[in-house]
Amino acid sequence: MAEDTLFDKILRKDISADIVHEDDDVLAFRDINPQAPTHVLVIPKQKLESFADLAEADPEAVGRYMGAVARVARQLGLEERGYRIVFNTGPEAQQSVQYIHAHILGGRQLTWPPG
Ligand code: DGP
Repeated sequence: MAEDTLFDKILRKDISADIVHEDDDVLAFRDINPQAPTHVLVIPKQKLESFADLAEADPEAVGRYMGAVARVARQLGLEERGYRIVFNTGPEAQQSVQYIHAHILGGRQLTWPPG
């Protein structure tokens, strides 16, 4: 059975978070350890453990998730200057919470390649 992660607890409101958006499909909240002036995490309410699980997911649900990520970035005012979406996936990418989450990073000049 999937582990009960921090993000399951945030979704259930057992742990508080600075929520910036919630709808039927997703919850978006500020990262506790921001790596940019704006750093928000977006999780689907229908749990998947990692980006890799999207390979088998319902394409309609995947589309709703991706659309929601773009709308949250727009709502945060990042569209004009630009932003980065990151899905850390698995050990070498240092995924630390086993609940899929899109990082939205923006508000500063981002560098490439990432570390
Ligand atoms: P990742 O390394 O991709 O698994 O990112 C997990 C992120 O989750 C990391 O940037 C820090 C953030 N985080 C960890 N614990 C909490 C928490 O309790 N609340 C919030 N808001 N963010 C958290």
